[in-house]
Amino acid sequence: MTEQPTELPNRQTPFSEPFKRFICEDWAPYPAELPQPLPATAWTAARREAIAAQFPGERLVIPAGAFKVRSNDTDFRYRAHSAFVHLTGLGGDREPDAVLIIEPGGEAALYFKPRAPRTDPEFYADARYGEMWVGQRESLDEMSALTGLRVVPIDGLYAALAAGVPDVPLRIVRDANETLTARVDALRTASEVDVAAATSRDNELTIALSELRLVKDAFELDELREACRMTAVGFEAVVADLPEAVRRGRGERWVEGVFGLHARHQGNAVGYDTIAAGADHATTLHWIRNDGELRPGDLLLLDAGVEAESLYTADITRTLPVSGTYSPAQRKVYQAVLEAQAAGLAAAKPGATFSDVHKAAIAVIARKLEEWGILPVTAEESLDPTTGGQHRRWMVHGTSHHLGIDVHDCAQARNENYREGTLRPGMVITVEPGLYFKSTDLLVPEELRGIGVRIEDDIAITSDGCEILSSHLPRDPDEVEAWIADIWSR
Ligand SMILES: [Mn+2]
Repeated sequence: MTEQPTELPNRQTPFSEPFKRFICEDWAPYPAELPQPLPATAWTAARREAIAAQFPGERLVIPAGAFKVRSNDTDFRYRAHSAFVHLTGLGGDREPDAVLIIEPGGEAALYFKPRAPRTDPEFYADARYGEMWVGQRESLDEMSALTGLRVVPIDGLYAALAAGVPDVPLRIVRDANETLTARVDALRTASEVDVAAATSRDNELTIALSELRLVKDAFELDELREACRMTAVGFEAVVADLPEAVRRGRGERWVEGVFGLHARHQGNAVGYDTIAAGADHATTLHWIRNDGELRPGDLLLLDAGVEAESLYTADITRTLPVSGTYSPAQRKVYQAVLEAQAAGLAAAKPGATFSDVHKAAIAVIARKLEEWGILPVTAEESLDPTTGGQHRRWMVHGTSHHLGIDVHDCAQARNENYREGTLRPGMVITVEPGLYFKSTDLLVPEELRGIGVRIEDDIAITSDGCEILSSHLPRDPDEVEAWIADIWSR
């Protein structure tokens, strides 16, 4: 990484006056043609209208968010707030500090910092925005062509916000840009607006924006299909490299790296930190340290998803035999989880509730645990939500979550629309039961200790059932073994 001259004067060589004149000269003009609209641009106006209709006569402020510091003077790779992405279509690493404002009449404007001309020191001396440092940024017209939005210079943002307070009701997505939220609260305080009450109105906007994404439009479904397809490519590459992962040592890291390579190559990135868990590590639900070995005879639980450039992500888990075949004990657990998933998938249809999917899957899990003599009570007693729950020792997580721009999409939706909500065509959820027998669990027969299995697919609810978006990857254990053998024979 190169040093940043504007922020680190102790390391900066001052620019001479001749240099400042010279650096401005003899650059080719900016392109005369405007860029094509982003793929999402045809869809975002309808989304903005839908949210505006819920808050008529109000000003809605949806910031992209600022850079977040990773350490010292280096930031994390930029990723905008999901509500901003949904309403502007700006994906990839766009667009730090921008703010979308939907005015009381419903018209929207994107507040954006356009590129400065090459005569401006920004060109060579600004590590955050300068063309020499981050590449050529858009002009106002170019950003407008990309997004279909009216685009105005960000310099006017605070004046635009202040102009309406307190007469025009204003709501802001509070967690997107803390600095901006503090400025808005300061404006409110100065105008004697009750900040506590305003905060609770802000939170209603956040909930509404989360619920706006519960049902996906056709563009979003296509992006999620594509994310699943790209994720399958990553899984295939991991399988092809399993022998290498064993040979190299720290096989979990090798797997994470191979998947990450394909995520970056095909899409924007991974949609969440890859879980690459060998053997007993698979019983740690969010195992992302990934510093373990992969050994012949062990299972690899790989929970990973490619995030497309549009930022829609897949979320798929397969539990694979490192040597290519499941042992009888591994297969027994795997088959039980597969049966639980099949029950969950069968329950996933319009009119059912979100929690019906979990109930169907977890009933199979409890019954298997009873069959195997592990459960200290009957399956029926265990499934009683008030007095039971013992089976949860071996599957403590839920079976599903919504999926979209966020891996846990729509997380601010109200309970009645989420867990108790009714499944509708266009909703996209995961179905991911598991069984996790820790090596330290003395209640479990020895042959099952250290085995963790999860099978996770992404589905879209259709008019009469569901479409498995992640069907590229086999789930049946025989098919998984055949698939691995096929990849290794190439
Ligand atoms: Mn998941």
